[in-house]
Amino acid sequence: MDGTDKYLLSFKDYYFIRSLIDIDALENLEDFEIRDDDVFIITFPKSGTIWAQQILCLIYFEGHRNKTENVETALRVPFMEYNLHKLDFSKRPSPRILSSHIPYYLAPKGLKDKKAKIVYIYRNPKDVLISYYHFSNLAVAFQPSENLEQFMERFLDGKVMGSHWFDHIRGWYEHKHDFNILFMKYEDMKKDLRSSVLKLCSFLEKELSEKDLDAVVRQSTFQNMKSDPLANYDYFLKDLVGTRTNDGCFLRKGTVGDWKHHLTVEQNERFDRIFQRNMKDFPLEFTWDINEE
Ligand code: PPS
Repeated sequence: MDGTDKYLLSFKDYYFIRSLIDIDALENLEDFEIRDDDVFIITFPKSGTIWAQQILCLIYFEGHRNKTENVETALRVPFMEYNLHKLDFSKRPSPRILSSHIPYYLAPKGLKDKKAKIVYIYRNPKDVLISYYHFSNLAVAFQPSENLEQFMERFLDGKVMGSHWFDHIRGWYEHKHDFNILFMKYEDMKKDLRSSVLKLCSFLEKELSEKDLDAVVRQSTFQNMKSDPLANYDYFLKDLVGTRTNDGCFLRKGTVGDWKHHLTVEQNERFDRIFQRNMKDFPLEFTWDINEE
């Protein structure tokens, strides 16, 4: 026993954060009513969720883009399974944009009609690991680790919210024909944000003027999000989730290849071996490093 049960709740072989989840919501997930114009952002944790949330808010809500409305991203693009604001989803105006970390097999039945859209963001799992390690030590609802080695063990064992990274991405990818889903790579968004926003607009069937497109790109850069209280989740993290220290945030580094500063040669080799074993023949490619600074 390593105290995992205190933090995680297993439901149908998938781990949720015990203190934040509502078991009734989980029981009813399958029947969660889906509208044709719903849009879901689905991710394994720490893969670019809040980034995608910000981009979609900017694409969909003019008042968000023009800064004429003062609504946090967390309220505009709420999590389906972690309904921390106790929203009545059935009363929300269309189009609804929802976020989720669920695996493919817990998806509401209505998503299989293939009308509602899903944007699945994925990121190289070594950067996910590092981001997750820092976040788990920061947020009180998550299990802290004494060191990276201990966290890596939990991550590779799937003893984290989201369970196994390998299963999450594989599951969604291998069942992609059951859904109306677009796969977007974090590192591509990092490399060329404008093209990524255009790709998203095309999938979402949203046409933006050049001026609006510029605004979306500008307001979704790491630096601009970090200094924007509506986008940086500071309130959400400190007041709703709770933090162990005062100096951490959701927008930590936002880079590609940070794992190189943290993993030892041995840890990296072990990770590679496990990655090869689990992701052999998997068609999506991952970007482990780009020279960006
Ligand atoms: S969560 O808890 O699952 O919702 O976290 P998630 O939002 O998926 O992941 C957080 C990481 O995404 C980075 N991020 C960004 N990177 C680049 N550009 C932008 N605009 C951006 N917004 C969020 C964030 O910094 C976290 O990664 P790390 O590596 O920890 O910095």
